[in-house]
Amino acid sequence: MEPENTESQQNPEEQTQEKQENTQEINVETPTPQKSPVLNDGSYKAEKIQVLGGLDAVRKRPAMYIGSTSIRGLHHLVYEVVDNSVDEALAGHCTEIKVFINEDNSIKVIDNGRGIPVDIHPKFNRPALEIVLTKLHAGGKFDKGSYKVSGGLHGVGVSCVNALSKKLIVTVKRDGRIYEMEFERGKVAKEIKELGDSDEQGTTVQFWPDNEIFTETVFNFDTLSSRLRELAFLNKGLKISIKDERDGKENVFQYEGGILSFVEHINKNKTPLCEPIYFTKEKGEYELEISMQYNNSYQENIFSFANNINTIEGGSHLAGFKTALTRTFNNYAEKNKLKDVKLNSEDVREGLAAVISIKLAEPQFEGQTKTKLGNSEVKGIVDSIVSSGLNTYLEENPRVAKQVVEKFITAAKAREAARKARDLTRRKSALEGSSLPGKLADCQERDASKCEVFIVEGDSAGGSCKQGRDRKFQAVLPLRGKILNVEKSRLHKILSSQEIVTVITALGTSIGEEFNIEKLRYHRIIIMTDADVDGAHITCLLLTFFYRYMPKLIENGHVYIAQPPLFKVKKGKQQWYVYKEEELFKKIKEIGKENVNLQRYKGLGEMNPDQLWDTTLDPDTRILKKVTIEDAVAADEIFTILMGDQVEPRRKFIEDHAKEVKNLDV
Ligand code: 0RA
Repeated sequence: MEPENTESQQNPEEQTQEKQENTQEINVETPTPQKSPVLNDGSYKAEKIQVLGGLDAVRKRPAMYIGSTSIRGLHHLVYEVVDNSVDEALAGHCTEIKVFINEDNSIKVIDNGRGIPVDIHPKFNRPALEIVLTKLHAGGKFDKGSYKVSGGLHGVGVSCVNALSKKLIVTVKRDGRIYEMEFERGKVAKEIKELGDSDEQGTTVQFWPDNEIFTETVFNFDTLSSRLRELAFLNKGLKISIKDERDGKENVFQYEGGILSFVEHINKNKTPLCEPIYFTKEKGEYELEISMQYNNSYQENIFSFANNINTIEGGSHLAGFKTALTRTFNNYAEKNKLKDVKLNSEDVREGLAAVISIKLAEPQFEGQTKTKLGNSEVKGIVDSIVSSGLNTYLEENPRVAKQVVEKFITAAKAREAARKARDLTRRKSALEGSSLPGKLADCQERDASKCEVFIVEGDSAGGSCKQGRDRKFQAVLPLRGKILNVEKSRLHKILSSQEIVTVITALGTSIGEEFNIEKLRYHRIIIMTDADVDGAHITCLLLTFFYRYMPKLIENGHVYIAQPPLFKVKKGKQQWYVYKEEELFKKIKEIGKENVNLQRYKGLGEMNPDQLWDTTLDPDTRILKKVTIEDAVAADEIFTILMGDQVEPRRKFIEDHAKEVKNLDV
């Protein structure tokens, strides 16, 4: 990946943590043509729908179509249906989408679009509705000038959802009538029937994901909610709601400001330096929108989208934006004699929140995860719109211009200081004769993919860990106390913190402009702290550091959190370790409470090296949580709230989550 895309564009929700290893990993047939009861009313030519193939392939290799069969793929089903409704909105025919998570874990998506056509497809002699639901890529629904493939990451269509659902019911209101059809695992279960009259129009899809396909079938409200919010931001005015019938939670998203509201949302808990700026341009073959706003933090947060797809890997739209920014600010600063240093691309993005959204007729998606926009003509388009728009803005707002340029100059100087600090550390370690920190107990193995490092809280736990580990492939780095809160400092200050320099040196990747993941010395970086408030704080500080300065480590799945046991339960000669509060109760019920000896571990230091190996270090028996970032907006929000400079959002966050914290800290 290009370095320019690394800092701001994270993998798509919260800082969620997936379990790994020995835990639950979080890690065509054509139907025989029959005569249909529905008459062709001529309002829609079903023959426009192009058919590519049946659904058996989807059931055989689901991951190829929806990415995975884990919880992620499960949520993809919802996005796939919603994206079809959003396409109707993009074509100007739909204003509202409602999503329900039902008590039986089925999903219902209701839109007020045109409704899927029901007339007879001439080639198949079947209702178009059936073809759309049972054939792959039954396209052809798009008018000229509308943008297709708003479709989820894979853009595979609602037929894939049908293939991967044990049951699906689709209801269409169209031309004054209501129609319904039912499917099971992609096959027709109930023929199309008319239910009566209606003067409304739209499509309702309700589906029950197939538990033969998915490892998990329970939907997460927050995950779905944040993607729906994103879609509402990206499609100005469109009303999208979600209701969880399991507990009554509900959200309604509708933003007349579109991505300008998105930028306000990103900066919600930050201190902005100006009003959000907004540029837009619409031409036949594309529609471009950009919004940006600087805040007083040191982080950049740029999100780019093409046809509503989060282009995590960036691409030509992002490149055009960055080029324009650097040139425009340098020109402005020069003209107004504001600067004594040259501002580089990173300097002018310090404290920037921005959203770039382009909708175009034929997007080309490239890159490892097909989330990089390839259309080369887009770069120049974005560059020229941002250049002229920003120029005008700066001329009209000299006070803001001066303030942000001064910030950039400070950033440029700090960058220079950071470079010197880095050189100094390098020379210092060279002088010491070894480039590795003295506190690191390294492992013997040299192949990084086999190596892991435990970053451990405190010297005493570090000592047990050093004795208990398998020194062949496990290294230990004890940290003394808390590391610096990186959320509140620039890089050069961060590099003056000894604990942080130790971590960087041990990992081998360097940092900032020189960060190089190829040099990572351990493919598993395991944070191991006591299960108390201090431990949680240290974990949080380390995660903030990795997230802000080495996001690739998290994106590539190198960061883990160790799960030491909370209790040891002994009865007679047998003993068990318990890792969760809830499990303790279950265990005791299972073995009976007579003659049970219960030990609560307050810290890692209470375990001897053997116990530590058995419970927390041994890859065959331990539990690790893998740190992933599914939603960069939510992750940024959490780190800003927890570690940033505003007190009020943090107070509110802690108050809102007080119940959970209480449970954690019994
Ligand atoms: C095929 C053709 C047309 C619309 C749709 C499919 C359609 C699919 C879904 C899925 C969820 N909601 C949907 N809404 C519409 C075009 C219809 C026309 O030209 O009238």
